[in-house]
Amino acid sequence: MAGIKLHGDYLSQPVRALGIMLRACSIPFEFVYRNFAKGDYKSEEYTKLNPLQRMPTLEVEGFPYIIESNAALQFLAELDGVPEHWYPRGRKERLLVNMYLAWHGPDMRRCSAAYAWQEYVGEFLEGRKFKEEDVLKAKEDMDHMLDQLDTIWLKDMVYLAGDEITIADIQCITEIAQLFPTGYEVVTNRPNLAAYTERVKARLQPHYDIVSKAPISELRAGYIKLKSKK
Ligand SMILES: N[C@@H](CCC(=O)N[C@@H](CS)C(=O)NCC(=O)O)C(=O)O
Repeated sequence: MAGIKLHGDYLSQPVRALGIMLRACSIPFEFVYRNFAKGDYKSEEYTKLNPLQRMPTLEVEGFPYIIESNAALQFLAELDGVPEHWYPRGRKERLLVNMYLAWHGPDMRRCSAAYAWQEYVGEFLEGRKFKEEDVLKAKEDMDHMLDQLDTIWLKDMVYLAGDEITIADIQCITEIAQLFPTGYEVVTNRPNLAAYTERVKARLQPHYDIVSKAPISELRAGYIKLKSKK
C-alpha cells in the first residue's frame, strides 16, 4: 500500500506500537517526527490531522486520518499480505484480541499512563508536579491492574489471544515498557507477566529494540535526573 505516514514521537506508547507493527509487517511508511515535549501535537497544523490533539496519527492515502491506535493496528493487520496471526480471523482468537483491546484503554492504559505521567513523565516532559498522595494512589491502581493482567488475561496463555502474537500483545508490551524507566518491579511476584514480557519482546525483535530502545533510555535518563534533584 502506497503512502503511509506515521505522525508522532516514539516517546509515546501508542506511537511505538504502530512503529513496531509497521516494521514487523514490513509495511513501508514514512515516520513524521512530532516533538511531544515541545507540544507539536497541539500545533495548528497537527490539529488539522488529529483534532483530538493526540499522538499517534496514521495517515493513509485515500482514508480518513486514523486517530486511535487500536483502529490503526486493526487497519494495518487487515492489509493485503500481512500475516493473519496479527489479527486472527478465527472467532475465538479474534474475540480474545478484541476483549483485550477493549480493556487496554480504560484499564491498562488508564492505570499505567496515569502512574508513569504522575511519577515522572509529566515532570520530565512538561515540568508538571503531582502530589505524593496522588502518585501513591495511581501506583495502587496500577498494581491492581498488573495483578489482573497476570492472573486473568495471561493465565495459561502464551500470548493474549493464544499461541501466536497479535496486535493486542503489541499494545500491551509497549504500555508496560513505560514503567521500566522507574525501576518499578513490574513483574516481581507476577510469574505469568514475567515470562510473557520476555517472550513478547523476543518475538518482536529486532523491531522492538529499534523503536523502543532510544526513547525508553531517554525516559530512564530523565527519571534519574529528576529523582537525583530531590
Ligand atoms: N486512545 C489514543 C490515546 C493517544 C494518547 O493518549 N496519546 C498521548 C501520547 S502517549 C497524547 O498524545 N497525549 C497528549 C494529550 O492528551 O494532551 C490512542 O490509543 O491512540
